[in-house]
Amino acid sequence: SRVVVVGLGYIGLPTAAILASRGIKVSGVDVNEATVDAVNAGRVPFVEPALGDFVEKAVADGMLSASTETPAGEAYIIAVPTPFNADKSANLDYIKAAAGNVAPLLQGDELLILESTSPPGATEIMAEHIYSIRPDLRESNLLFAHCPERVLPGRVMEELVTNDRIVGGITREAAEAARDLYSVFCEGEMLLTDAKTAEMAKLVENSYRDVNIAFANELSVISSRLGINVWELIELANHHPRVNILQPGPGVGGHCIAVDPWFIVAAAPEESLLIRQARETNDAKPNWVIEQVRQAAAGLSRTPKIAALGLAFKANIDDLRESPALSIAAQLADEFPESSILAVEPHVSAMPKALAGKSNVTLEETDAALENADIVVLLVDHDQFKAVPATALAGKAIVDTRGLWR
Ligand code: SAJ
Repeated sequence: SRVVVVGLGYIGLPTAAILASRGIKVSGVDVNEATVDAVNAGRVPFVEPALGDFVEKAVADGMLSASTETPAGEAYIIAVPTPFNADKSANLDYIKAAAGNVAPLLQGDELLILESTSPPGATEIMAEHIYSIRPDLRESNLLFAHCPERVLPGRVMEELVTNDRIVGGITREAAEAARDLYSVFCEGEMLLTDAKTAEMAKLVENSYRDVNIAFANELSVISSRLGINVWELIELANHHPRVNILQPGPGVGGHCIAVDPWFIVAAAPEESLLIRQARETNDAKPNWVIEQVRQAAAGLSRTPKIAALGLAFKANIDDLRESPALSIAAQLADEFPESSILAVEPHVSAMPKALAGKSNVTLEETDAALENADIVVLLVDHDQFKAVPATALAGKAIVDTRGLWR
């Protein structure tokens, strides 16, 4: 049997590679030729532990190949991006484009799985889009399902196998067919439901985390006003058997938690008050960090050199998407035009686009940045920064947004 995976990004490529590793012939499709070329050469165009080995082997074994053209298959997995529009509603253009390419190939008995994180109703919209192109298939036995991924970047190859999996079908038969396909590699529990509930479950998981982090971020601002160490405060509160507060930080980044709650807000704006407020609280955190730096600078007698430690959206990865650390570094460059901004990101070698045009920013090694800085702004809790000795920070003003050096 042949499975076609449309979209070879952070989710599509691992899913394609793991299916291929279990003896299923997989064709990958991507609009980006560089991605297609990389995959066909057995390479992975981004950092994700263990994925490289899977892709290399699958391609060498002839089980995985990639193309910019969509081939016909028995099952299709659509894993393309769902960005949001300016009004924060979900943009389904990529899903519709992918479905539009699949539509002419269909015979009427295929399984179509939407994996992209989507607003409630998206799987039905995708089905409708296909029927509008192929009205002849309306009475056919096409099966539509939504199977959201819940893997954590950095642990994808492991969590794809071990996580429980929600499988939502437009019909029960569709859910069962999707379950059978994912059972090939998923050892977690398969939880069958309808498509809309599955879509919502994915959004709710990430919103739950966003709301909890917003609570922690609000606590950090309150604690700062009251002269309390928020890290100690949360650690103490979390000793309660039914309390589990997450960690405050410079804001929430990544392509999931900072995005998904908006899909719920857009679908039910009048009712999503808390979810919206949490998003706004987390989005406001970078400005609060900038204000901390302003105050630190005001206490110095000369124009400060400012080290910005970390640009990624979280610890020990190279992913800069929606990264509050990166946006803070960029804002610091604008806010302090006279200052040198010594940006450090051990996982990235080229100057990120967001900083490229800024003449007062340089990319530095950790040691050099620490040696020269008057103010050190710790933005990401990379292991490398954890290892910085207290002596390297002596005499400097410190804004530690992650509580790494408390
Ligand atoms: N963060 C905090 N404080 C915390 C935890 C995280 O400020 O206590 C920040 C991080 O620094 C980062 C952001 O939140 O900027 C998101 O990081 P994350 O590790 O919480 O999550 P992601 O975006 O890497 O992955 C999430 C996961 N969802 C949940 O844990 C509910 C993952 O399981 C999902 O598969 C993924 O989103 C996704 O693709 O939706």
